[in-house]
Amino acid sequence: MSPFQLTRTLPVDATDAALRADVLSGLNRQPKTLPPKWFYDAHGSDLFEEITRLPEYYPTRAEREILVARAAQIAEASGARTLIELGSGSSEKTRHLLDALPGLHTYVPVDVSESALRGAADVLLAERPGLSVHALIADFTHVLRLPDTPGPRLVAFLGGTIGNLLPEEREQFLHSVRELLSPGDSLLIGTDLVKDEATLVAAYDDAAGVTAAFNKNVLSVMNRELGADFPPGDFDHVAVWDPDTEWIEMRLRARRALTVKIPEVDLVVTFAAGEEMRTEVSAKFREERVRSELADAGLRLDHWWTDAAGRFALSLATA
Ligand code: AVJ
Repeated sequence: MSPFQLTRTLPVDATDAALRADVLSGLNRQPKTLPPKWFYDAHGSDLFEEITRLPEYYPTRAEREILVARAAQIAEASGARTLIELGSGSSEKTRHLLDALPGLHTYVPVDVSESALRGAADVLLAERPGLSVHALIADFTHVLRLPDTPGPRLVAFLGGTIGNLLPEEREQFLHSVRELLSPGDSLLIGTDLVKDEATLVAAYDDAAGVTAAFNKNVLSVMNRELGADFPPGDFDHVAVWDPDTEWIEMRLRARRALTVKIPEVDLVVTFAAGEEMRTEVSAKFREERVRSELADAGLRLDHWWTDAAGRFALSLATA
């Protein structure tokens, strides 16, 4: 059998339909909200890659430090023959895991972007002859059907992306991941940690303005995909730390009163001067919260590893 297979579990127009539904429901409510997944068109994905190299944006480097230090322990504890990576993107960090898992039979990257999946598979297959790659075009927040591959399985959800889910979404997500796991399988999750406000806010409001451009890119996505006429220059990037929910919120604030047409969903929306629309939450965690949310989903936290500076954590859990 070919070492590369690609399975589409999303209809080709699913992304379109989901964007319309999210825009309709999010912009018709007060305060207005949009889910963060719409940042990631080709330009937004490039901007995110740029964010990961910013001096203020520590999470990517902190997580890589833990992966490098702990890859052998992760391999030993999981004994994985199949690695499933949710939201794999470019699979860049995965390499550390793949290198540490000599017994690995199949890598299953899961992403909504077919081009990201094909690009990542090309690179990995060239580097790792003998590895089989079964890519899934899927939205990891929906129920997944996994290919039939040898166990034990290790499901990895890296980058702190679990923090972009709202608490109810997170609970649902962990339950559906739990259902994918058989006895002996494990889950590896990356979470950014609660820390001082100045460090957190700087990570989401960098001096070079890359995060501001990333945030405003969602307006360009709506302009292109839905024929909308958002004027990106009339919005300011806002990043605030909410100490009660322990999350960072990114918002776009209208500089003046605006009326915006979104023809493809038959919507006209008005913004008051200074009105803020929430575009992302990025939750920050403490060990106890990770442990209890995993427990609520029927998962046991077996290992908790942080970088030396204690900024970010990797958790390994089993059913
Ligand atoms: C890495 C996708 C989780 O919340 O830190 C970066 C995305 N948003 N800067 C995060 C993001 C603003 C991000 N994730």
